[in-house]
This record gives sequence, structure tokens and C-alpha cells, in this order.
Amino acid sequence: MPLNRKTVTHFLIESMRDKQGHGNLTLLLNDVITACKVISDQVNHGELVGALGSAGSENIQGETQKKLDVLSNDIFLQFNSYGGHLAGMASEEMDDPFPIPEGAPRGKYLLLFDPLDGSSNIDVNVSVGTIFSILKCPEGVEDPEVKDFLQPGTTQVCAGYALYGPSSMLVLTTGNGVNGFTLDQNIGEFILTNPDMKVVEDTREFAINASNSRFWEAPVKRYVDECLAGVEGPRGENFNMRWIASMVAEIHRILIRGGIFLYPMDERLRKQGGKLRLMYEANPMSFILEQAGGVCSTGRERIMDIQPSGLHQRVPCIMGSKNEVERLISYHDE
Ligand code: AHM
Ligand code: MG
Repeated sequence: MPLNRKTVTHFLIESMRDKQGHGNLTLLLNDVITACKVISDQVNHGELVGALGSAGSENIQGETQKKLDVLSNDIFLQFNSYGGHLAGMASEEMDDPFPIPEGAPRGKYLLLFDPLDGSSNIDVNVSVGTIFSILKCPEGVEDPEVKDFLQPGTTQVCAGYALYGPSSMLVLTTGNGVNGFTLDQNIGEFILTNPDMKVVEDTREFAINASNSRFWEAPVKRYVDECLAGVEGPRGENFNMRWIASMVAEIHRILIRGGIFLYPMDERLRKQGGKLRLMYEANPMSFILEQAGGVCSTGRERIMDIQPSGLHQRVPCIMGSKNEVERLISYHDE
């Protein structure tokens, strides 16, 4: 490894040096990153460590949990319980907030996470990831309850994801741009490889699960139809389509080469509010994308402005390259 490369710890210490009180956030992130490295190792070993397949249980959303969903959740809880920087945790895989264990020191932050997103991809060896969001625990609260977690995305102190793909990567924002790190397996450290990531404003690539097209709302139908019509259509250009069914991989692609990611409202999802979870998926990804110059909306409002009403609330997601997202928002306005 070239000697001038920066580890994520080095990067965080340097970037937080002048910010008062941020030493705690660096130490908290150190624990989060260690958890991601342990999950990365389990994902990499797959069937060799018996990690694939169903756990035979269901989460709060009624989804069947994979063994790796359960294991990744346990890893996150274990590695973040004892550092002394958290007042509580909440996970996509758990009904209620997880209290810091009796006797362990408490801190001022709240950690929310989707321990293994895109887990339908695990058994077929396609990229999955971890998504996390860090909030401040309200002043004076020792044992946070659900209401203490229900803060809009704009209050996030930090958001990030780990992508377990051909290489494992970590992408982070603390509200001052977005930086990407690649795991060097030999030394067990994430190394800064993608400084100051930006989402290009224009794109000719969209991502949506087209099998739901018969349920889509009119603005989404119109947008996708226009893309599909290519050079002969109103857009006068050909578009490309991708759908990995792994939000982390999808958002990562958008950070690298632009694009628009859609899991919009549709007739089938209306009752539950959408597909993706506000607190564990939509908000952290919105913080990252907006920090990189992208735009993130439900079609009707900015995702990070939503006042959450529940820990497991779902929302429509339209996010990515500015000009395409704004076009689709304008179709909703019409
Ligand atoms: P999960 O948290 O249960 O893994 O679900 C979230 C995933 C996202 O990563 C992805 O964008 C979406 O679900 C895919 O959904 P679908 O299978 O309907 O295409
Ligand atoms: Mg998820």
C-alpha cells in the first residue's frame, strides 16, 4: 500500500480536529466501522461459515429474516453497546429501541441502522450493505424512547453505508461532503479512495423495479415511459436501466456515475406508505446524496424534511441526479 494513503480513522481525526466535542463521534464511528468490518468478513465467507439461508424468523415488518440479517444485527448491537457514546440504538430488524446494557457507560448519540440491506441478494452472492444514521439524543434524556428517535433527517449528525461487493467500501458524511473508503483486507483498514464524492446533475440511467409498473402513479408512469421511448420519444435520448434490488449498491452506483433511483409510491404500497424505511434507509441515503449534490424526494416533499411518525415508517423514494429528480418532482406537481 502506498505510504501516503489515509485510513478512515486518520481521516476522521483530521477532519474533526477543530470541531469541539467531535472526538466522541470519531470514537463512535470507530465502533460502527469495526462492526461493518466484521459483517463484511461474514458476508465474504458466506456458506463457508454457514451464514447463508433463512433464519426461520420474521422481523417487525413481517419479512422472513435471513441468518445474515440476524447475525449482522447482533454484530452491530454487540460492537456498539459498550463504547460509551450511545444513549440507545434502533434497528430495522427490531420492534423496539435497544437500550444500552445495564452498567455500560452512556453517551449522547442515537444510532439507527439497517444491518444488512438488500438481503434477498445474500444467497445468490450479489452485493448487500449496511446503512446507518446517527442522531443526537435529546438533551436530558437518559433512557431514550421511540419519540426521542423520531427526528427529521435534517437533524442527522452523520450517515453512512458499507457496501459488501467485489470490494468492501464505506461511504460517510458528517455534513461536510461525502467520502469513500475501500477495505484493504490485508491490513483490515478502510483507506480513503474516493474523496469528495459528487453526484453528477445529469444522467441517462434510471433504476426501478419495473415489475411493479401496473401499480405506479401517473407521474412515475409518464417519467419511465418517456425514458423508454428513447431517441424517438419526448426526451430525444436513449436511457439505460439498472435494478440490483440492493439499495446500497444502487446508491453507490449513483455516487460514482450518476443516475436516478426510484422506489415510488404505488397502489399496492399506499396503505403502508411506501417500500423503503425512512429512519434506516431513506434518511441516511438522502443525507449522503444531498451532501454530494443530489436531490431526494418522495415526489411531493423533501425526504429529510419529513417529521417521522414511527420508527419503522416507510416512504416513497425518488433520489439521485438533480435534474432528473427535479423533472419527476415537476411531473408530480402538474
Ligand atoms: P430489505 O431492507 O428488506 O433488504 O429491503 C430493502 C431492499 C432495498 O435494498 C431494495 O432497493 C429493495 O428492497 C428491493 O425491493 P424489490 O425486491 O421489491 O425490488
Ligand atoms: Mg433494508
